[in-house]
Amino acid sequence: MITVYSDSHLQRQAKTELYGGQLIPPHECPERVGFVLDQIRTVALGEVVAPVSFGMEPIRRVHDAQYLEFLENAWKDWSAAGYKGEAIPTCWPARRMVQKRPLQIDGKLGYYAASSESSISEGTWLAALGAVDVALTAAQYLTQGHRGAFALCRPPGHHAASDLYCGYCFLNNAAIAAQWLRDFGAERVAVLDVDFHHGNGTQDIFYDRSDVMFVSVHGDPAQAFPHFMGYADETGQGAGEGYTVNYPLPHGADFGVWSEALADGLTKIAAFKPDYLVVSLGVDTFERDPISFFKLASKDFSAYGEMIGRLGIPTLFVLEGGYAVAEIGVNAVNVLTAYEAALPR
Ligand code: Q9C
Ligand code: ZN
Repeated sequence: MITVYSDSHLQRQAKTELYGGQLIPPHECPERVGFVLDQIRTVALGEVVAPVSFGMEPIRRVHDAQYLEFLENAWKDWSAAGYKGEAIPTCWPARRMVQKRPLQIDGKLGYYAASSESSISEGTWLAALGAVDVALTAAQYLTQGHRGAFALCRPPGHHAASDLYCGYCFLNNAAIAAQWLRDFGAERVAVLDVDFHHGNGTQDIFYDRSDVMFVSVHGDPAQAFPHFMGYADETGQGAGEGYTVNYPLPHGADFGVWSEALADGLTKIAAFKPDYLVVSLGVDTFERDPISFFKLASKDFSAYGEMIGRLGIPTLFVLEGGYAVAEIGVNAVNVLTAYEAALPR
């Protein structure tokens, strides 16, 4: 399988994550992708190629124009305010407050953030743009006849909505790629989100649409981030009714429970007959992930890669979460190798 990768992610090098009342080195760190690159070479997964630039248009198809302007300027505006640390929101337009976009940077941060762990640092915007090009370049390989492609990108994207950032995500790489595949001519695209966390951003972007199906297996929001989305009764709205499918699972879910939910989701995806599948590939379902509570072992990643491969749908894998840093490579690449081996001939 071909992998698309760029060093541009190194520009996302925040010093702080607000965690447990402390500012700690971020879980979502640059070292993550190095372990994946190493494992790609160890198992000789295939070529690793650089992305090409797709410009802003595919991003504007998914994200709000004023949100993009905010993100592009956030670090500059924050620095100009004279603050010493990284940009973190401290206030929100909560229930019964006015949902107007403020002019000042502290107000804008609260307006556009859905959570506060993801410090905006110098270079965050450029790294996020680079990650989109990685995802789009990999998507383009599918349109050229490749049956699988891997976007080795960071920062991740699935928590970012049209006009919201949170959960280490700023631009929704997977959603932008799914929309690009639609615009390129695909009639139907399915997004399968196997990250431990619910892909609230992706769900929100496609919630009222029947042309992009969203299926997610994740920690129950009653117990896990993003806390306010991802319940089973969220099934889509309007034309999109029935095209969002959520499988919230409890604390300690092992591969038996998890794979049963996945199998059900895969049946729904197969019935949808998508031209392409986009997998939001978070490997934070791993048993030793430091911020998650599922119990998948490394071999389980191979088992579910095979399940996805048996569908025989051209699939774009987009890296999302995974914070047991040293094991990310083995777990992610296990999915990819098993996927390829299981593809129907
Ligand atoms: N106590 C992704 O995996 N904070 N984002 C969790 C746990 C946010 C995860 C706090 C986790 C975001 C892409
Ligand atoms: Zn996650």
